[in-house]
Amino acid sequence: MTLLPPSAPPRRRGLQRPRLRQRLPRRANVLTGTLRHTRVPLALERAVSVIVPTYNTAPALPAVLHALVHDTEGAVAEVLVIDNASTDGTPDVVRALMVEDPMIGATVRLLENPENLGYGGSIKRGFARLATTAPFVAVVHSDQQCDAATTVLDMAAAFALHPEPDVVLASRFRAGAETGDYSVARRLANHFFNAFTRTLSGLRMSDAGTGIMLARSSAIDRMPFEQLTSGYQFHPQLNLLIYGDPQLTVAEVPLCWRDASVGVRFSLTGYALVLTRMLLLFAWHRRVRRRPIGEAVVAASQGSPR
Ligand SMILES: Nc1nc2c(ncn2[C@@H]2O[C@H](COP(=O)(O)OP(=O)(O)O)[C@@H](O)[C@H]2O)c(=O)[nH]1
Ligand SMILES: [Mg+2]
Repeated sequence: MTLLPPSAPPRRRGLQRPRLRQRLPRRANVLTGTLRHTRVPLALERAVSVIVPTYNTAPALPAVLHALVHDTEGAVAEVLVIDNASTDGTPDVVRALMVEDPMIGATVRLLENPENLGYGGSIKRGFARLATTAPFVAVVHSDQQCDAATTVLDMAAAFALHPEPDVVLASRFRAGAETGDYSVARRLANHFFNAFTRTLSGLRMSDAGTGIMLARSSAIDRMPFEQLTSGYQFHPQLNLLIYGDPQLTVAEVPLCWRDASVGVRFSLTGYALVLTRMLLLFAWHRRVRRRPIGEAVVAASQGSPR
């Protein structure tokens, strides 16, 4: 097992300001370290339920499901594919795989949203199903922007850290991450929003928008996830809640992330505007109205479009 030294924390100009610092929660428990996989900790054996949201990613799905079911060294107990009313036959691909491959048949469950509920809508549906029943819940995407098995194993290995984390987030911007095949425009946008989110929130987070995670379900269960947006801003909001919760220990592992070759790409500019609006709303409630982080996030999500 290789324990990589924690990388330098991201620059936190917002934290230096005394006015903001007074209102920050004490977060000695964030960024406990970085562990890269060599084996699955005992507690996670057959204990991880993976949510895979899908929308028109039929060509990539067989490899993703195969990796999660066969190559995760027994960590994965079940895979919940939540299809968002795909029009490319994604659910049929899942059903065919479940018949062809008995392991996939025994491990995968398919939930079909009757209509497109939005990205966040799918994750909320998955959390609502799993947060009180499964010991650990993971979110992995279906478009192969990361290697599904390696990512789950890296996140699982981080549960061997001391103190043991409640939530592990896979970060594209942590030392050891690889983003060489990820478009420069998206990388720059991510860097901007990471800095913006850190400045507005005062929280240490290296990848404010990551949606790839593995958590104790008790940590998910304490989040007001139902009240977050059903759109793409779901994870930026959830991450604010996670890092802003002084009761949770959070660890980050480096993520290898590339551009997707399948699926529907949303407009970067449109998303940037929606995200900026949400973050400014958050800052208004947090810094001007001095509301606790959780309340500020929920208030920001209620003022945000889907
Ligand atoms: N574009 C899109 N993706 C969705 C939707 N619902 C679920 N997904 C899945 O959510 C994951 C992330 O979406 P994606 O558009 O790739 O966003 P990214 O986080 O920027 O990579 C992919 O696996 C999609 O198949 C949806 O309504 N639209
Ligand atoms: Mg994607």
